[in-house]
Amino acid sequence: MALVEVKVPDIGDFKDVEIIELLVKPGDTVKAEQSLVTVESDKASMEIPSSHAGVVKELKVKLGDKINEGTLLLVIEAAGAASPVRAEPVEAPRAAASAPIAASTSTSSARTESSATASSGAVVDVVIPDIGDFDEVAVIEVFIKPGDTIKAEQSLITVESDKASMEIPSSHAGVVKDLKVKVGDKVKKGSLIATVQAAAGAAAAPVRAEPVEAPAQAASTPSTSSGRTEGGAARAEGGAGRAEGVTLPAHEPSVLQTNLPHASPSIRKFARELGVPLDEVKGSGPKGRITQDDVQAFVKTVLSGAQQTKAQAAKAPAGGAASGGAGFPGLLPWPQVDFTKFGPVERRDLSRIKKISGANLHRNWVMIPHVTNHDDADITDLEAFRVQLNKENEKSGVKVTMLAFLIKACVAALKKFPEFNASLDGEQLVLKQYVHIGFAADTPNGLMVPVIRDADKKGILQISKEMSELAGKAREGKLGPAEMTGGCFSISSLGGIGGTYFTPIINAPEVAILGVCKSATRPVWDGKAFQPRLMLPLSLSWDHRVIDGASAARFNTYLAQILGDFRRILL
Ligand code: CAO
Repeated sequence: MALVEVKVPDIGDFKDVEIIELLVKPGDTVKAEQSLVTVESDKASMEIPSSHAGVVKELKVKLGDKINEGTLLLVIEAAGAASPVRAEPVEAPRAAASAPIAASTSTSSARTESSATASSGAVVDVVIPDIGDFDEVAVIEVFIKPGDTIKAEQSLITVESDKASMEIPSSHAGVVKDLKVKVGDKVKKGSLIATVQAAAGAAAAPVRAEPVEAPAQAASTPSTSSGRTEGGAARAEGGAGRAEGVTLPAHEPSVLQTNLPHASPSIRKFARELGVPLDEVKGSGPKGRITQDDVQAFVKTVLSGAQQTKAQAAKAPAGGAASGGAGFPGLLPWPQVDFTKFGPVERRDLSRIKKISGANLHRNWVMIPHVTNHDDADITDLEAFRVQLNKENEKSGVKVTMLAFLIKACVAALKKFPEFNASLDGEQLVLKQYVHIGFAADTPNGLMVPVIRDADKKGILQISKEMSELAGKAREGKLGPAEMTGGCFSISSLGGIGGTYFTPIINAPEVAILGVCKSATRPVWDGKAFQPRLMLPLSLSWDHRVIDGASAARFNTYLAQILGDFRRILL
């Protein structure tokens, strides 16, 4: 087993290009021509393939390194019989021109051919130039449409083989008359892309006059190029740049161009296989580059229902789109109604908070099997105590509302019934040793849930103070992320507003939520007579995957007992 150094081959004019992706690690078995790293200049990216098959022994570069032709990338323990390369030093042959280089080179020739017949105002055919060994490649993107004004060298379409993608630039400036290709078409040298009415007075680009001869080897595709096999080649993706003796397609900073998702050919292929719309994926790589992880994460969020693709949203109900849930197969489409037929309407965008909370609520409502138990707590004595407390504390500026007592009562119930202070993680239950309680706050922009941390370690007065500070911040839109995360259980109190009972939606990944409505004095039978008692309506929603109905009834009963006689909290 020989150790072989794999170096960067001739990458044309690419100098000091940055490594933005490491595609292998020590211990990996790589095939000859397998991509090892991706590099990126300000205009193009390319993957550098291995000149040898074998096992990666040592990586000599890291993310962010700047490399040039000849830079040592890694050491490989070459596999099996020596390939023709092994006997030779890993040199970067001049032949290692990438596909786009070949394409652009040939494009220049094509331009020359076309421009010879083009005059101002004439309709010219813009065809696929010589793209080397790329035969019957698929059109994966079309950047133009009839009526578009295009510049010479502006990218018209992207074609892709299994190993590389390349943009095909226009040989002429002018107005697109007829578009002759669409996504999915197979094209080859000579295929008609579009007819273009040449721009009046448009001088031929200098490059037209001088067809740039590509070195014979440059027309080779990565997979067939002997140069590629021997020395490894760079394959550029979607970009402009220059390589020796050839001009790459100019990357027009047109709107279309800048809107293109930033991803390597292999990632584009991966996304296409999964049906992922790359332009909807947020790239987490350098300069927003879309990585394989990004595509996978996108698929996961769409499958989980937390997000919709634009295509799904277009088909889904308006509310569903806003809340980001996935459409349900088999259901009727959401009714599309022109409300103006029935009377005047005003359209208003949902607030940012409504969009975010709506998407979360929708997911939670769809994914959690909710059950809600209703009960009443007799808070006659507690309310008397609360009123007295507020009188005593009038000067302190801290007002105690029923919600502070409810938080404290819930803490006690969570300690007694730990499965309510839990989260479901696959087939495991995560039981929390801390008690952070969230409370729903109504704000002008929508619902927010600030969290009181370590509520088990705090008294009623401190909880009241923190609650009023957090509610104030929520209304002013000043809550930080740390003040809204980490909750174990939530309380949604509509007590200050009204109502009797409701069915709150669990705030995932929590497993239960308490809804509270307005207390009212009601006649309660004490065994001998009806007594006027102040009753507080409680609505406990719980996740039936984690909690059983009996536990929920016990939880509510215990809560009502504590609220009925707060001294029980000490037991
Ligand atoms: N029964 C009767 N009266 C109640 C009560 C109850 N259960 N809870 C509160 N009150 C009273 C308070 O004592 C206060 O009375 P005074 O003005 O006479 O002192 C009044 O109602 C207003 O209370 P409050 O709402 O200011 O205070 P709070 O601590 O009860 O609630 C907060 C604070 C932030 C939770 C609340 O303002 C809020 O935003 N509630 C809405 C929550 C919500 O939207 N939930 C729905 C979520 S699902 O969409």
